[in-house]
Formats: sequence, C-alpha cells, structure tokens
Amino acid sequence: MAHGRFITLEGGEGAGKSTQARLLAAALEAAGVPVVLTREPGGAPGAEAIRALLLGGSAALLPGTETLLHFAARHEHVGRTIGPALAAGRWVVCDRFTDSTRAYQGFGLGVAAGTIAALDALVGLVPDLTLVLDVPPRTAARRLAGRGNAADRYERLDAAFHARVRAGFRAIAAEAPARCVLIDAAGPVEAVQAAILAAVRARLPAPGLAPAGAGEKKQGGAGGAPP
Ligand code: T5A
Repeated sequence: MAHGRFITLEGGEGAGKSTQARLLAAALEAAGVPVVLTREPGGAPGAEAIRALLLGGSAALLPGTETLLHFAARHEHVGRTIGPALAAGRWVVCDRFTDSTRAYQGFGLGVAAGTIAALDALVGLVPDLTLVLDVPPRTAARRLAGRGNAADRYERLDAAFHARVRAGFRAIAAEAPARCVLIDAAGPVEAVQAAILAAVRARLPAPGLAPAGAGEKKQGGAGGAPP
C-alpha cells in the first residue's frame, strides 16, 4: 500500500489553523483520500495527558522542560497515531508539529536550535508539506477575543513573545521553501481555504482533489483521531 502524506498547519495563536485543518481534511476526504485529522500537543492518549499539563497546568516550567514535554508528547503522537496512519496509506493533517516547538520554545523562549534539532532526530518525521498561516497580531487578537475562551499558558504571554513567534514562523518558512508555504491568513475563511487548497494541489497532487473554486466551501468532519 502507498505511504500516506503528512501535512502540517502552523502559525501563531488565532491564525485559523484548527478551522483550516478541518476544512482541508474534509476536502481531501471528499476527494476520496483517506484522512486522519489530528493536533499537537495531543493526538494520542499519553500526548493528550501531556497537553493538559502543558496548557492547563499552573506550575511554572523552564523553557527546556516545556521543550522536552512537547517532544515527549510528539513521540507518543508519531508512534501511536501519525506513523501507523501513514504506513496504512492515509494522509495525516496535523494542527501544529515540530515547527511550533521551533517557533515558541526556540524563537519565543530562547531554547537553542541545536537542542531542538537533537530532539527532532529522536522523533524522526518531517512533514511532506507545511502550511504556515500568517496573520497580523491585531487580527489574531480580535479572533481570539471573539471566541471568548480562557487563555492558556501561551496565550497569557506578552506581545513581544508573540511577535518573536510570528517572526520565527516566517523565518522557518523562508528557510525551507521546498517544504513550507507561507499563507496570508488574514482574509475570510473561504479565501484562506482557497490558498491552502491551491498549495496542496501544487505540492501534493491528489487524484480527485477538486480544482480551484469547486467544493471549497464544503464543511464537515474528517475521519481519524479527533483533535
Ligand atoms: N505549542 C504547541 C508550543 O508552545 N510548542 C509546541 O511544540 C506545540 C505543538 C496549543 C498551544 O501550544 C503551543 C502553541 C499554542 O499556544 P491550542 O489550544 O491547540 O494550544 O491553540 P492553537 O493551536 O493556537 O489554536 P487556536 O484555536 O488558539 O488558534 P487557531 O487554531 O489558529 O485558530 P482557530 O481556527 O481556532 O480560529 C480562532 C477563531 O477565529 C475564527 C474561528 O472561527 C475561531 O473563532 N477564525 C476566523 N475568523 C475570521 N476569519 C478567518 N479567516 C478565521 N479563521 C478562523
């Protein structure tokens, strides 16, 4: 059986990753591509337990501790969910992956790139395509305020941190153009979705994935592990 494809969505808070990950998975599924939709931190039982500690926990964590926990969660996620899905020929759409550790713990909190690279080697999985969703801070703040959820560990950090994270994601995309596509995510949901589907079609042709403009407003759940 053919090996599946691994697509990640990345970006700062409120960039619209979860919304677009769901829409992309639905579009692929509608095209007859078997899809698993998942997220980080999380996506496997042990990884979800680590997520609760990372996002909900009130204990202060050193940047290196956070980095280790994100990679511990990722190791579970890849070993138990992503790896088996790809081996079974499914495509995996993942809301955040290793680039989030590079941007948040690396660019944001100052963890050395070499440390992150060493842990990445333990996980040993590189996405086939990474969509980096970029929005100005005011747009992101407006979207998050509209949602009204309680702020988690990262959402509570200051504007300077989030500016470093945004710059980090842009640098990651610029350094790996064969893997990454920077998506202007400031526009309406449908416009962002169209840009994402165009990037997927160009980079990872999937038989049956509708041409631009067709079926791009379709919504619905994709199969696989819920995010
Ligand atoms: N983290 C994660 C690390 O520090 N290191 C790591 O290695 C990893 C993997 C995860 C946190 O963990 C950190 C980063 C994060 O802080 P999370 O709860 O999963 O926490 O948070 P996020 O991934 O940031 O998810 P959010 O839900 O906050 O943002 P999204 O997914 O970018 O945005 P989304 O799609 O939920 O949309 C937010 C709101 O905006 C609306 C939506 O309807 C929603 O209300 N919206 C739009 N509105 C207008 N126009 C558009 N185009 C819109 N798109 C969405």
